[in-house]
Amino acid sequence: MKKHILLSFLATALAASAVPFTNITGAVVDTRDYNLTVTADNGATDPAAGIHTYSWRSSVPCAAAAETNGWLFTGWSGDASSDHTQTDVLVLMDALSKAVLANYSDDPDGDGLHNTNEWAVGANPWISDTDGDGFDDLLEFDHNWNPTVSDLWAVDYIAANGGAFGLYPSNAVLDIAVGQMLIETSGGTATLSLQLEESGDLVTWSNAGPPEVWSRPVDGEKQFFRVRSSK
Ligand SMILES: [Ca+2]
Ligand SMILES: [Ca+2]
Ligand SMILES: [Ca+2]
Repeated sequence: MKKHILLSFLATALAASAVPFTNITGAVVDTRDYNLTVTADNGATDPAAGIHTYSWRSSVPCAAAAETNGWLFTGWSGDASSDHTQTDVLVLMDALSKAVLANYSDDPDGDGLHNTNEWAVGANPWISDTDGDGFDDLLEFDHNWNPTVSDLWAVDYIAANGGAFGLYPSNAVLDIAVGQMLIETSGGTATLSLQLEESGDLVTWSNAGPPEVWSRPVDGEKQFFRVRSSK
């Protein structure tokens, strides 16, 4: 138990608070315990996890190891705070009881790939998609890809060869709709044919005059048409 000497001008006020102070020839000694509880479930700290006693208003330096057995320090919480870039903090013992928690994570980027596996393949444990190609590190790891080298070339290849992968450009989709929409694309021209029908019983239908036909040129690889009622 450490003791702290207060300035004599505080003696009157502190004596009135009925706490265990001892008056020694004009000075006041604070005999209380000021406990700091340190918690660190997955990493090393100094002072170590546990309860430690300090003197009144002392500043206690707390240090956390940046990495312990695959767990990365992500920051302090409780009566101290910091992010993972700062591993040391000072805790001012101005209350009888204080508590600090050193937080660690085995997957700080939340991509599902634990730090040890991130390091094993050279990925960044703080970034979910190390090479920025849109495939996160876990997916690349699970498929034995390299999470540090972009695979965007594969995306570009599939986009350029969609037919080989069962994908179709929008003009091909337009062709598929011919049977239902009466839209044809041929020789760079899209033709829409609308037939007005009439019925007296909603069962039997017959043509109400000739169809209306519109034709428009199709420019480029991608072009969209739609039909809406004018009233
Ligand atoms: Ca991770
Ligand atoms: Ca990562
Ligand atoms: Ca990636």
